[in-house]
Amino acid sequence: MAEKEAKSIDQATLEMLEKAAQDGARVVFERAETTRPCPIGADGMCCSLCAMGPCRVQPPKGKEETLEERRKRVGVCGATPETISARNFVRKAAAGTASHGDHGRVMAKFFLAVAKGEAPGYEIKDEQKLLQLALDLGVTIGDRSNEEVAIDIANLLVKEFGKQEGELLFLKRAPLKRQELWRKQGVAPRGIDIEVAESMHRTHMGTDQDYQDLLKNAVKVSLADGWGGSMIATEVQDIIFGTPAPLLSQINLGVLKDDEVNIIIHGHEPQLAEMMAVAAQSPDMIAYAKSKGAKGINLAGMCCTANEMLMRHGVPIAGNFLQQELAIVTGALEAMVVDVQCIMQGLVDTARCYHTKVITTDPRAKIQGATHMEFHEHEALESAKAIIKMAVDNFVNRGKNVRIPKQKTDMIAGFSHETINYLLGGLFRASYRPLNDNIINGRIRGVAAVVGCNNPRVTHDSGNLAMVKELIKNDVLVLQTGCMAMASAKAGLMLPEAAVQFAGDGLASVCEAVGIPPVLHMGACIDNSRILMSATAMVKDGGLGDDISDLPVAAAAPEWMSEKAITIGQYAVASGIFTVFGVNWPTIGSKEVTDFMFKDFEEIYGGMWAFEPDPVKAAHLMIAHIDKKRKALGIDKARERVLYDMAMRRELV
Ligand code: NFS
Repeated sequence: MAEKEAKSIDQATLEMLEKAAQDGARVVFERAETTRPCPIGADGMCCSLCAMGPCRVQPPKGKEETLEERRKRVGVCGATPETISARNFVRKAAAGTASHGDHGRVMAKFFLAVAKGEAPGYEIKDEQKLLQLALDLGVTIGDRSNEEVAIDIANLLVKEFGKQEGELLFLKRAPLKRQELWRKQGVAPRGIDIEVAESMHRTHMGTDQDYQDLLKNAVKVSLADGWGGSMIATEVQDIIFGTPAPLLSQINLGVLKDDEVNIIIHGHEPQLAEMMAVAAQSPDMIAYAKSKGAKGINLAGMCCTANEMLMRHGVPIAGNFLQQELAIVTGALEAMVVDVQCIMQGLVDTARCYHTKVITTDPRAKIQGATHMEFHEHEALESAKAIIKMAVDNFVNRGKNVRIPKQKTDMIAGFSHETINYLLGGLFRASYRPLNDNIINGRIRGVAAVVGCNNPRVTHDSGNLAMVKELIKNDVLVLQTGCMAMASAKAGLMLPEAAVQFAGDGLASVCEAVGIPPVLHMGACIDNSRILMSATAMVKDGGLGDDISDLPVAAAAPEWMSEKAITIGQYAVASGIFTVFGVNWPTIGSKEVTDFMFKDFEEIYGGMWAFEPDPVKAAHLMIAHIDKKRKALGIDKARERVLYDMAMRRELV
């Protein structure tokens, strides 16, 4: 049992692990035990970029390495540990930008198709956001129709990917000082694709071999994600599908139903999922499900597609990254419908033990052994209905070996950057002023973004929970996205009452006054761009310095695993935010590279990296950074006074 508990702190997950073992189904937790990580690769010291290797560079023998010893610790081409480490890091950052960028590109083209009326069933839902974006990008509005304006915007956004010169349009949204810094450092990205391509070239054998220059490229290619690909995806999705606003939903495997057709949508790009939501509610599909003996059709989400569906429609979430195979283990899942990213190939193997159909839908992501039913946006409703029909047909194959865990937790989600604006300032004077004021007066100590994945190398969900609880206890407002948001939601932290139960007095008093939870769900991982916008809004509202690096804010990914997480962390750092990662650190094999990113980056970018596997210690690194910024802003005394007042108040009771 002790060993089981170490795998997860989530009861539903533990219960399904037990069932998987009984059923002989293999899942990620077990594979992580049998496949140990390569220690040299984990430290970033394996270079597999050419066929003279792979070269595995051993760590130094002792603390005082002689020049002779050091000269031997190189690859066949002579590449030093610094070069190998930095090159590997740049490639990870480029892969993250490529993934989010490809998502953003698909969305930009989809936006163009919607605006031209070539994607029936979709429309422009958020006119206000469309017009705001037109103003931001200098697109004429006049008396033109929304569609005409949208076509111009979409064309501009599509061009951002292939642009060869100049700089990304959204960089202009950042505080002026930050923009100047990026230009001075030569890290302002030109286009999204060119930065990815150049990163691949620079890291090819025998090209860029100066670790500082390579890391500069890591910064540049990551900025092309945060202020490029990801931001484009978020903006466009909000315009087409609606900007999220707070709503109530539920999370965990208990959202599956024993008398309905269960379908999970898993992946990242929401256009199919949006149409699945419409199709699942259509009378003909419901009637069809009833004809097969089911009471209805139950749609749930997994990973970031889940976040997208949750934020806009309140579709419940079945679980986060490490729970994907466990949804199949319930024996109650008719179809696992996937699009792109974070989809484990193991799903197909797990499904062998049950009746679940794994259905791939995207031409870029096929899996051997899965059923491929390509989704076409020009006949979206038909595509979605065909998939749902296949799931309904599979209902009759559901066996008797069904166990759905009871766990499901209520949650409030839907905190877009715009919503926070309205909630804090009211509809007619939307602003971040109240947030800034409460930071200045010390009720809120600072703001932390806790984001990223699950990783079976650490106890599932535990790093997130320990960190988030420590932060809110210390009056730090927490913003979340991705699979970490789900971990908090499962534990009930995304309910307003969590403020009284878990937050410090100062933060709790603000949450109670506004009616928000102490932990705000801001969406999928691409929506970390919302966090950049929120940070910028805080700067622009005044009183907290004139750059993001002046703000009392910090970020973390306590259970990260994906290359996308590296990219997100790197653009946060390059935007001026102190960022702590847990699990492991991919450049740890080179002290020079690691020191440069952990220390020198602060001098250059105002933000820097840190690595701390203990989530509570990591939370305190973040709090210390927040306090350092409060002191620099001269608002540290205000907080002392507030604390004194509260202590006095307690004495009176
Ligand atoms: Ni983010 Fe979303 Fe989850 Fe990690 Fe994967 S789903 S894009 S990469 S695992 S948080």
